[in-house]
Amino acid sequence: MAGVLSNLYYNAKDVKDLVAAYKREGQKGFQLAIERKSKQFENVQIQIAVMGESGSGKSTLINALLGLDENEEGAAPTGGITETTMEITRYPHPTLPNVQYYDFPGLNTPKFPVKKFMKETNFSQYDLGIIVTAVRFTENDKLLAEALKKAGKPFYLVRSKIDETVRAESRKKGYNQEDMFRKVREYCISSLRAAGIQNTSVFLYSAFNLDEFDFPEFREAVVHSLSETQKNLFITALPNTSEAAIEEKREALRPFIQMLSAVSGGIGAVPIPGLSLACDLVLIISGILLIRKILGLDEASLSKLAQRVGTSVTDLWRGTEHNWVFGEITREQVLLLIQRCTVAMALTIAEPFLDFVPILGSIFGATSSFAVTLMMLNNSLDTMVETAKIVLQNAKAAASSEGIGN
Ligand SMILES: Nc1nc2c(ncn2[C@@H]2O[C@H](COP(=O)(O)OP(=O)(O)O)[C@@H](O)[C@H]2O)c(=O)[nH]1
Ligand SMILES: [Mg+2]
Repeated sequence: MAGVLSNLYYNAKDVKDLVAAYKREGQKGFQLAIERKSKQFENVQIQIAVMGESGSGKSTLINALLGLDENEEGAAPTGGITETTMEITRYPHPTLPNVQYYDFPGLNTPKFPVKKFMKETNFSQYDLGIIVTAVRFTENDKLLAEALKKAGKPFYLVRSKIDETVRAESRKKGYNQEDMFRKVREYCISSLRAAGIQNTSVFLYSAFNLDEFDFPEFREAVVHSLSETQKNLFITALPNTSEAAIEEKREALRPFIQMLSAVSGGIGAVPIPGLSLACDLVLIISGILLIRKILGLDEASLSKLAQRVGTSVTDLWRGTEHNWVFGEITREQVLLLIQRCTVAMALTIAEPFLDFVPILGSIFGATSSFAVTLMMLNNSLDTMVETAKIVLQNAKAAASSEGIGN
């Protein structure tokens, strides 16, 4: 499924190009343009190097960015694991594997062959570097920053464990949080300057609370440093930490929907009876299932979230209007929803679906494949975004009543 998004990631300009190809060369041109674009988008990748001393919080940050708990499959091992190898470990995003984080070894490990490592590492393969510091900017961090700079790559300094600093400092008399943040930032910036590195942004964060402190600004900075196609992919691959993050996903997913609709319109142009409808169904179902997963509304994501915040899935789902998205789906509900062009159909994967083909056929027949696919996916996206926001609120409420950091 992930392949659908990563292989065929279009933005508004691409859709315009496709329309232009259609106007210029007719249906054949449109088909060819879609094929060309599909090939081009297979190569959209984001490779982020996460560096810093052992124990600074690199692996924890990677897991937080991937939305994985440390014990889950595909997560980076954290805490107390002595880094003894020179290896850089790759962690692909579980749903969007073209987004990849690289966990660098801590160069502070005794006897680590720093020189050899620096010589053998190809820094130009990464789109950007994140240097994680928990205390001070070290000589090794400086080497990494210089190597990235030399390779022409942007990098950011992130100060981890700010939650711990807040906890410790807030016990002191006359504590002022803003003053403390300013001091920590100034300290990081002056350490960078002392190492001869100017104009590098510093962000304070807690890996256990990504919607607080400077993390939202950090995210913006990363987005700005990526190419147009990478931006949408990066936003889509971030966890649902705030309503703003969910809203951003809505916009980042629009081009994906336009692309699927354009493909559906393209298939509609092939004169084989039944092909268009079958392909449209596949596109719509796969699109909806992927969007649902990206918004954390699939069963596995909901169960995981419920467990993390110490509540039940039913509780997370409270107040959402669309019980059918998660619950059992009856034939009558599906028929009703399909007629309203909403998402329920996506949840009846494959076979049960075929029953509804005649009804869908009449809807699809009534207007173009492009328009129907676009409308269904857009409606589904809007419904799911609103649902995801309610789920997030419920999760936050559950976490605070349990005293769990979210
Ligand atoms: N409180 C807090 N602890 C953190 C944070 N980031 C990492 N840690 C803890 O710091 C320790 C080392 O983290 P890890 O990710 O394994 O560091 P690495 O060696 O750089 O990969 C672990 O016990 C983490 O739980 C953070 O932002 N806040
Ligand atoms: Mg680690």
